Amino acid sequence: MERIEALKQIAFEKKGFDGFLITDEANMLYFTGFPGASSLLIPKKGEGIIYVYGVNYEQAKAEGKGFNVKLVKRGENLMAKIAAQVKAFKTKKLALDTLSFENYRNLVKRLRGETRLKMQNKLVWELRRVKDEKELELMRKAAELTGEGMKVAYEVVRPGVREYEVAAEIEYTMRRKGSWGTAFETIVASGVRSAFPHGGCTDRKIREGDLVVVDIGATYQYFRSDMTRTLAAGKPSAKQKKIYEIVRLAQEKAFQALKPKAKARSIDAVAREVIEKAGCGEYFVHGLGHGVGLEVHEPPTLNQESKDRLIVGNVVTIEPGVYIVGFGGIRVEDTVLVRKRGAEKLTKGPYMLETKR
Ligand SMILES: [Mn+2]
Repeated sequence: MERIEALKQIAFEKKGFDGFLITDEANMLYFTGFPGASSLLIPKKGEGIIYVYGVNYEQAKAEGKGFNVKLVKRGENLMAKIAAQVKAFKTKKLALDTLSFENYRNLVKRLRGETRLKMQNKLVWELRRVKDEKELELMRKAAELTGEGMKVAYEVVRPGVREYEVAAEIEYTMRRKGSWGTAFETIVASGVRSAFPHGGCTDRKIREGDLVVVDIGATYQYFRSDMTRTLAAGKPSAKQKKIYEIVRLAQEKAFQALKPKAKARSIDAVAREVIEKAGCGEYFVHGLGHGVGLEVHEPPTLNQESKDRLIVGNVVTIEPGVYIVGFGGIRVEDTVLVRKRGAEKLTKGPYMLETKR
């Protein structure tokens, strides 16, 4: 309810809207705490309405506390139902987070010019991108579970083991310790495949001398985490060690530079400069990081084009990488919280290229 009140404050009091229609899944989860709604209509006065299909009706009534839960029957037109309600509320200016073109046209047609519609997803992001203490508690838990998974990676990565076997052991441990699920598809990319930043996880057998990029995330009460370590199977080579040190230095310097009011673009630049100076600039083929919360990729974005500015309560990843085709890739990533003074790492775990054997 606090989140609804905060939205009402910025959308209705400050921006002059008198209704908000939410249809994005993560946004609905954010405002209702319930993951199966089809739409959420928030009027200026009165209870918010959760629209839900029969399959999720009982769960909505149990979990959507403080909302008016309305059943959408099979074959019923959801936009027609919402339009009728908007008219009943006498809404004049309705904000929307997102809507498919088809649904938008449908809604506009039924409102017959009596209600003005405007896309205002950025207002929702103003709220979601700042994590409060309660949310941080959940994100800390997700990060802790992710760290437990990473410990396992150091125990099981060795020559002869397949990528999916490594992923299975990691995911099993995170689950057993309380993870609600994985934040995204686990990446265990070994050997030449480690040079693909989104290498996924296959049945490739890890070989002596391989680099293995392990990128994992646990979730807790729908909040996510994101962490990467790169491990060497067997004794790391001098070149592997050298590039690892470059990536680690880039990550640490970017972390040290994180603070409120800093431009996201300038944090990316700090890491990029370290990698460029070492002559590896062309191999850092993605942005430095992204926000994390109910989704694994959220605002603010830390890359060369970003216009975001960091503020207290942002949770972002810092994940520089160097990817050399034919040689392999190295990425080191943590999920970190922007605080009043500097930043705090939520994901914890040693920085090592060497595995225990
Ligand atoms: Mn990431």
